[in-house]
Amino acid sequence: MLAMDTIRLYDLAVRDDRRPSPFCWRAKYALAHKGLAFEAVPVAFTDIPALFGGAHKTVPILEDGSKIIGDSWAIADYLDEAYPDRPRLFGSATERELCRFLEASLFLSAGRNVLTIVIKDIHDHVKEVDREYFRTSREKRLGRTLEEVAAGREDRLDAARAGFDSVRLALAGGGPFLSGASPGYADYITAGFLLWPASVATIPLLRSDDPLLSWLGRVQDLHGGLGHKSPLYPLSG
Ligand SMILES: N[C@@H](CCC(=O)N[C@@H](CS)C(=O)NCC(=O)O)C(=O)O
Repeated sequence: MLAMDTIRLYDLAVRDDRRPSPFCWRAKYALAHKGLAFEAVPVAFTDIPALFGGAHKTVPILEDGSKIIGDSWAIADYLDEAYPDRPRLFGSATERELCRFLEASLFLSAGRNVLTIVIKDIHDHVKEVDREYFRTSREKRLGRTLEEVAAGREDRLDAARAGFDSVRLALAGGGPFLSGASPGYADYITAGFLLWPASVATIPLLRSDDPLLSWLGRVQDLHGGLGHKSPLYPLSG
């Protein structure tokens, strides 16, 4: 049994306790950045409707005492509001909006290609109980079978890699973190976009000389090695 005052983060889990959700990754990093201890509670896709009376359709969901918050942005805002004396996730409203821009920009430049590269791998990794739900919901959303979406994925690797060029350029001109001298939410969003494929992809996304790898390693090492705490495949090869 978990103690009543334990902060819980409901976190998507697939087989071998892999944790692929990019949104859950950033929420876990947000908690760690605030220095808050938490329990990452593993949930399957089909567990979500049974949580909190079906109040939230997606994870992450944060449970902090009587407060139940869904959506990674709402969680980040809640944490800054509820714990103002701890390191802030957003130094200003401007930083928050720039982080939203970063999310949208990375989703369009890289996320869509990464999705087509990993979607069949996600299916193959979800728990047995989630298999049919994952296939049916994603095929309905995408209008094609998972196999059709994944077909020719090798040919999209270069485009997926290039989708992170803005991150490489920003790091080359600054760093060591995207947020500057110390890590921030921009780093957590971007790391989530990479820990997602690293959790399930059976094809390495990056080349072994990619400068993103040393930055990602720095982010993984943060907060007691949070980014190493669940199983990952090699992201490069
Ligand atoms: N806008 C949400 C998106 C969260 C989201 O899409 N989570 C996915 C897992 S990566 C999910 O829970 N999907 C549930 C489902 O497809 O049934 C956030 O930022 O938290």
